[in-house]
Amino acid sequence: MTTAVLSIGSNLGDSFAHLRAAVRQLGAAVVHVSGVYATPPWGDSAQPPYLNAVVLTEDPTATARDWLTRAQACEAAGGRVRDPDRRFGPRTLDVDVIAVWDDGVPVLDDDPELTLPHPRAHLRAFVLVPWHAVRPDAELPGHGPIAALLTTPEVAADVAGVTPRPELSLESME
Ligand code: PH2
Ligand code: MG
Ligand code: MG
Repeated sequence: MTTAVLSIGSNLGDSFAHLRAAVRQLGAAVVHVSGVYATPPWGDSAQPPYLNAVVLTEDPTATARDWLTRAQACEAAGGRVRDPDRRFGPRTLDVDVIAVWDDGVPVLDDDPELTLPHPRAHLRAFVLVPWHAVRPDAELPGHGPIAALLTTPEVAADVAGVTPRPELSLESME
């Protein structure tokens, strides 16, 4: 049994529809979906704000690598086009594998194709705020409790910009 934390984000087209489609495509693996948040663009400021949420998933047979395959299948279905010159540029749908546990044991991997946990998750308020809202006791492997990560200076400065959009609920899709 593996469990995973996935971050979903969109800032092109009908972003809420893209997030809904991703949750629908993840299907029976979905255990819990966070609220949806409007978030300022991180890493490349010349683009519209994002909608972000976090999806908690589990599957009796999936490997860590299978979660990447599923994430990329969702992105492809969302019409994701990669711009090689703009690493953090706008996108219809981004599904990132943040962390994976195999029978409760964190999966650690420095493979550049799927680094686990995600190498920048501990710095991203748009991942940590939604995750913390649904799992306040969670830990990011290698970095400790996410509640503590939210108070580091790099993250704390961004927390106020992560704005709940309660009218855009994905929770009925669990
Ligand atoms: N994803 C990026 C780059 N910047 N900013 C926000 N707010 N949310 C994202 O999901 C995001 C981003 C590339 O993965
Ligand atoms: Mg991303
Ligand atoms: Mg990505």
